Amino acid sequence: MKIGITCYPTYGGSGVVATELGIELAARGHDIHFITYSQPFRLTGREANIHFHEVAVSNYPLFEHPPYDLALATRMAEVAEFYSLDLLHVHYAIPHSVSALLAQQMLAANGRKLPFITTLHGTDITLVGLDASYLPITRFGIVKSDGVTAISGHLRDRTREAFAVTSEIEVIPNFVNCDVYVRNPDLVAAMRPRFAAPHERLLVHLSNFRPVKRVQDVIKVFARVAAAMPARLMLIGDGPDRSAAEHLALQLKVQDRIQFVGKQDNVNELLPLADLMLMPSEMESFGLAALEAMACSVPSIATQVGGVSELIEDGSNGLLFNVGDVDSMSTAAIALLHDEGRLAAMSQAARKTAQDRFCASRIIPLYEDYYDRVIART
Ligand code: GMT
Repeated sequence: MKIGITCYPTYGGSGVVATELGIELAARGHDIHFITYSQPFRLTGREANIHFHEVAVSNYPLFEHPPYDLALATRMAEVAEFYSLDLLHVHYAIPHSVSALLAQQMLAANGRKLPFITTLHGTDITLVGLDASYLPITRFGIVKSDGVTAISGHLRDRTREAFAVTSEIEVIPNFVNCDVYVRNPDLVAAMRPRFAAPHERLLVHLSNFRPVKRVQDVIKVFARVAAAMPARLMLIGDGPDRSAAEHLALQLKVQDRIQFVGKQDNVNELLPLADLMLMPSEMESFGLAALEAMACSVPSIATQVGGVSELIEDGSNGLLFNVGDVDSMSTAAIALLHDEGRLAAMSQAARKTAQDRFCASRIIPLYEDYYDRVIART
């Protein structure tokens, strides 16, 4: 198939999923065209079967707000026409669905068909979509899509309720390449000393440091763990709450035990170094960061929100708590890190869940099958 993919190409779970999906589809022989304002950050530009089309927005002085949505729609239509795309797949409803709808209508005027699928990731629905001013246009984009997928059953149900959508929403969960995200003992032996000494436990957090991630809770939990045993924390990512996290680390006197490594492309090399992941988010429609860690045999202390319990089974492959319950999260983390046998069992169960249920090899065919069905019925 010839597939156009649009996403937010910078740091964020939806962009990661869209990019990894494009990479996996290209590896299976499909021709993939990314149509975005910059090259998605996990692409090298050298992958076979992958093309990148930049959306340039004209900065004409009259435009106080340059019309990105229109520039995107135009580029989508051009690329679809020139490369004879079979389908557009947009990630994140706003504004991508509406731009795709416009592109579809532009091509229809020339007698060309261009079905489009919208994948909902969470914040497009739970935060942005529920801003009253965006609700009608988000709903319109969803309803007009030829196919809609959601990354968890929770997000599907939430979308139906909040937007009164009655049309079918297919659940296709997040996925991970289990050959790339895997604990390689030689690599761990070589890299771990950079982050922790052999007698120290290493905890990790990976996010875009938005308030919804509750990075301050990560610091609070870690400070209690560090008071109970030799431990270090690796923080991967960057974003608006980084300064607040640094400030809190200073206040709690754990700044010397924390390494802020910033945004990283190859998180698959860093995650396996850790013993435990902390994901105390206010909301997660799925929790891709926890899945990536699980594939690397790193279980999570996480919150029981959104679609997280579709991934983490409390007590088996991770531990779940109420949002903000720093006391319980700290107590549980300390107990788990002291119990070598239980930690090893949980690490194995985490890897097994990723392999059995969320490997790219299992999930990508679900997308291919869905593409076929949408193309056949449009
Ligand atoms: O979590 C974020 O801030 C980024 C956000 C996004 O839309 O890029 O992530 C969402 O999509 C991810 C990939 O599908 C999911 O794994 C995350 O759970 C989801 N985030 C939230 O629902 C808060």
